[in-house]
Amino acid sequence: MREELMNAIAAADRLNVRLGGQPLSEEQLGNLRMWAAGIFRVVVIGEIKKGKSSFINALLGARELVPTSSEVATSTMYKIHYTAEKKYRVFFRPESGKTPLNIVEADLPLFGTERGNPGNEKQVAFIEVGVPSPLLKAGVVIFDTPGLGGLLAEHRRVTYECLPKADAVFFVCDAVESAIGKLETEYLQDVRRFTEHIVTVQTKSCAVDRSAREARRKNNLRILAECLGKAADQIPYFTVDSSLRFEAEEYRDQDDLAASGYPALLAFMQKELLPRKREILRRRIIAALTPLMQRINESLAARQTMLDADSGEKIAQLRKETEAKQQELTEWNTVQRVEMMQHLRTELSTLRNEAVDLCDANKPNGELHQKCNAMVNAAADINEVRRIMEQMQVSLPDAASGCMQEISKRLTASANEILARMSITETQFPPGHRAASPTTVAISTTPMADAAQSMGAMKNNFDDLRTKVYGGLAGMTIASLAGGIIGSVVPVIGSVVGSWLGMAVAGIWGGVEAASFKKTQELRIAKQQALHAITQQIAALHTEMTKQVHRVIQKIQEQVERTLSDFAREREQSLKTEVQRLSERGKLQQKELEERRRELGADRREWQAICRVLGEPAPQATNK
Ligand SMILES: Nc1nc2c(ncn2[C@@H]2O[C@H](COP(=O)(O)OP(=O)(O)OP(=O)(O)O)[C@@H](O)[C@H]2O)c(=O)[nH]1
Ligand SMILES: [Mg+2]
Repeated sequence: MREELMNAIAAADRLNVRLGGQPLSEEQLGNLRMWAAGIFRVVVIGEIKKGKSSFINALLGARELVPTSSEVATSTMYKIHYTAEKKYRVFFRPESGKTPLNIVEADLPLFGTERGNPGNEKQVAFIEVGVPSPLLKAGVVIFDTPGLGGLLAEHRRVTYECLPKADAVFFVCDAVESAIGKLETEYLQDVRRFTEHIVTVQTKSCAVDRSAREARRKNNLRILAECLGKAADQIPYFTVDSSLRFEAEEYRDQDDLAASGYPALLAFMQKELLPRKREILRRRIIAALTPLMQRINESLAARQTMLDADSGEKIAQLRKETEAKQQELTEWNTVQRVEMMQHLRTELSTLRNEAVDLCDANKPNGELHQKCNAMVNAAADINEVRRIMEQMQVSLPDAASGCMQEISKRLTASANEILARMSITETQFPPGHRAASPTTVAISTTPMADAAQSMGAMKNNFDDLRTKVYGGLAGMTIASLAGGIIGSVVPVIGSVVGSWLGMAVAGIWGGVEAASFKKTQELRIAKQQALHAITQQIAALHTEMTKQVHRVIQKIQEQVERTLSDFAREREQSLKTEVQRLSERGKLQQKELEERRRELGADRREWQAICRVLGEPAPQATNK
């Protein structure tokens, strides 16, 4: 099977080149070979010191297989795979000119930790670790990466280089420090560009009590659900303790082993993740080959049409049609596309205003601010002010997060609808149609319906516009909106407001305690300071929210522009090739014609065989 897949990939590459396409790059081929060989790559990522390396050791049941430490430990990438005996091999960066080096476990810190190899002065590219772990035997390879978010930009780079290889990602967070933050949700958005299989692992369970562990889990799941756009119960989330896992083994304590969370995680891997390995890898192959497959399909179809034209008039007719398509494309490009963009800008600006209006509930002197002020002013004594402020430390970021989530939901729904309308033809989307969704209130439908109508007129010539444009845009919208707003803004607001307010609260009590005023004066001063702190926080919060709204709208606009112009460029190129082929066709003699038909038949049969192996349907020839 593996060999068959590899041969099919190589054959598709050759066929594409024969038909005038670009060969696959070495990197693409490398990835395709891995997937075809059934190697399933699991990348472990997370903030510094969350327990990533300890997690891998515990999962594989091998103490200190990869180095762990209370200081920043991992400084390079570790690639852990199955071997009959434990071994380590260091690979160096190509520019170092050094050859790979076998090392013993004791020397590992010299090459793969920040302490032993500061700033990667030894130019290590990665360290290969072989271990006789049954989990890895079926072709699973685990990558341990340096912690993200450390002071070292180099560490982040190493981890990011690893992401495109990820068939699944284990995202490690912990029970003791802060909940999942802005940086983490941001890179989870990046991870999603490569894989949707993200498993979250919350480590250090036993370092906190059960209720704190559960509270953290719930809170994290809420953040993840927003960030990944999934229901919380659809997110694989495991709480583990790596130290307990080894202790349980040492004392043969089954209860502790179960409490360490590892049996449940291993069961998930064995029963759910790994059985899907083959299908996940097949999908990755197909996704990587899609542009090539589309190109081959189009090229074979164009050749067929050309060879089917059996008279001078038919060729002239085809040529005329192709030139007309070129003409329409030019027109679409210069007139309709420009109009579409203008409409889009207008609609997006309406959306932006709507979103900014929603933010305004949280602006200085807005609803939220007044409510907060009223609460402080009504406080009967200084302890009540303190209690209110402490409460606000939690409720202000929550209110901001709630508002941003609402904005994000509305933006996502409205923007998706606008974009869908841009690419839906007249028959599917009659002018004046208005979806019943409440999120569309602010969108005027007429301009977009006009654009849709002009698109409808071009339906025959731009059959694939809808799929291409909408496919591209829909993906972008979800990624940039959910990612841009929920992913980064909510945690930013949470942390900005949370910490500022914390400081302000400390300031108030410090100040009050230092001054020896009478009770009423104390209360007045405390209230003043509290009101001042609240104003500052609300202003900071509001600025941040509106900034993000503008950023996201801008992003949508840029992406739509780019997608439309990419589409126009691609289409222009293929029409040019078609015209060229048709000119050649007019000059072909009967014998050459037969020969070309024979070649096409052979290419088509080969293509069908390749598609069968890849598990994808190949288009049928129109036997004329
Ligand atoms: N009690 C307990 N301690 C843990 C657990 N996981 C990690 N630790 C401790 O946390 C510290 C960091 O662990 P590492 O595994 O080195 O963390 P890391 O995420 O790989 O760190 P970097 O690679 O430096 O980013 C070490 O002192 C570990 O012993 C756990 O589940 N329970
Ligand atoms: Mg580590």
